[in-house]
Amino acid sequence: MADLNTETITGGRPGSGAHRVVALCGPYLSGKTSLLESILYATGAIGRRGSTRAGTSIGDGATEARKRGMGTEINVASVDYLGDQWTFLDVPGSIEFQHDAFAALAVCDTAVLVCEPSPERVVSLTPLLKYIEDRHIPHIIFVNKIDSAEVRVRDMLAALQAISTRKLLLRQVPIRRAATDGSEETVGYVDLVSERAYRYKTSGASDLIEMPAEILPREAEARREMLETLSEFDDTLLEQLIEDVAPEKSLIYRDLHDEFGADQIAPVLLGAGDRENGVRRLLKALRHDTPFVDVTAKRRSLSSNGVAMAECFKVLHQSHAGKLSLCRVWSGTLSEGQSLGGQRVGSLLRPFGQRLDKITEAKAGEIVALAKVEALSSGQTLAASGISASADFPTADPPVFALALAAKNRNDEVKLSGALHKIVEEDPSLAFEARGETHELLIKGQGEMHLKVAVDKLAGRYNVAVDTVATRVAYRETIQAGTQQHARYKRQTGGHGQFADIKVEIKPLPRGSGFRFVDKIVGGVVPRNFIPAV
Ligand SMILES: Nc1nc2c(ncn2[C@@H]2O[C@H](COP(=O)(O)OP(=O)(O)OP(=O)(O)O)[C@@H](O)[C@H]2O)c(=O)[nH]1
Ligand SMILES: [Mg+2]
Repeated sequence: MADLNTETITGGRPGSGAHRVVALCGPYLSGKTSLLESILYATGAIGRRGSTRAGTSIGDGATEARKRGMGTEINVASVDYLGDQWTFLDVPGSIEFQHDAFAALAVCDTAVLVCEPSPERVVSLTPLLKYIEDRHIPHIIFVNKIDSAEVRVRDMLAALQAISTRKLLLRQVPIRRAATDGSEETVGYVDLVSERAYRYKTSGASDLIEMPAEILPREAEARREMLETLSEFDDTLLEQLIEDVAPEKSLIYRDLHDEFGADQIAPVLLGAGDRENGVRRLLKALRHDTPFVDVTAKRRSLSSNGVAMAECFKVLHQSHAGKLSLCRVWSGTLSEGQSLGGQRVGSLLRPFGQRLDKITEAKAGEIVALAKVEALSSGQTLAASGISASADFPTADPPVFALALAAKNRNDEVKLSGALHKIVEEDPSLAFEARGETHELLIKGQGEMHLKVAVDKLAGRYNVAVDTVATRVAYRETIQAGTQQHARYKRQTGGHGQFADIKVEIKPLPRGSGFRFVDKIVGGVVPRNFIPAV
């Protein structure tokens, strides 16, 4: 966009080759992985567009995800788009896998919140949106599946505004046409900044068309609303609107950029991710408005003084590559074979779906997998000073659901324990526990699906087949009232006689304080080896 005033951009400029990171998040099945597929295709990273439904997409390549047709962990893919490097982190929408979404949001420059065009379902966005707003992550709302929308976009916008504390800014209005069955279908859109109309195609960039006359009143109304929203944070624009002066496009683009970066506004874009509609419009908005790595590092209060520093946000254990620490490089450059903070950085790998491409160095902004840095786990930074915990990295929710596990083959018990340690390191919202009182090994997580996926991973990735059963509840009884007993035992059947004088006192302790045994035997009259049996 030639009229963009690039001087306002801090920390880099579009086309400078910088690396930026976008998290694609949103409710379950809202179309994030399909959108990723279209982004990869539109940017030329893949030559054929696969689909999640057919199990041919780059994202969800893991066996557990393919089997269920849903995201089960972060999908990572990097592309080159108009001279810049972009990494997209597509996260699972199911709340049982929410920790991965939070981990990806921690390291992104911009979040794209993908939702369905249904005002009734907007409420399902609330927790994620609140999380994003609380952390001041610049975000775009992408109203997806616009091909199947039966509602007016303005109603969708009103529903979204009701749950958003940031001012929403509609950037496009849909062009609708009566379909053969009497309903309406969305066939294109008008971009409210450039005031250009486009017709969607099933694949490829939309065609520029002449502005349909019937959309002009709606376009004018939506554009005025957009400018009024922008003018809330810019007095120059406000004066121009009051004086009825048509603002320069460069001023509008600058305001969009600055107000987005400052997390004052959240743009709303429209599209259909499974057929590339609105995908290039989204990419352009990201290109111009996404903050650069140093700005994000500052927002996170991570020191970025130019020396090498990376933060691990996810661990993966691979049978061939061993432990991989997925990191974002916040500053400096990481090089293959380098020593940093007492850790040797072995291979550097760039993930693209399930593929890992070897690279020799990773620059500030990049997402890279570090191989075999055993000490580095998610939520930790690696720098010259060593490994330390990131203060604001999301902590995993405590587990709410459990299953009892047993290795199908008893010889696999040691292998099972090792595999459980690994899957918990990959996903800290899972846990396991050997429960002594019921002699069970429990796997715990955020829901039944979460645990089923974990069990699939044990069998598929670690070759440990397990049986699962519902957990048993240990029967516990507590002492209600105190009592004392006194008894005497005497026996004389030749030789030494047997004699005991026994006093037992039982009384309840304060609730939750556990069990206490007090041995009041005096003078060692009872040999010590009899005491544990009591
Ligand atoms: N009509 C229509 N369907 C879509 C669109 N995008 C995705 N879908 C369908 O929606 C379903 C879910 O798509 P995914 O891309 O797997 O959704 P997701 O958000 O990645 O799902 P999770 O990662 O499991 O939360 C699939 O059946 C897609 O074909 C769209 O733009 N229009
Ligand atoms: Mg997905």
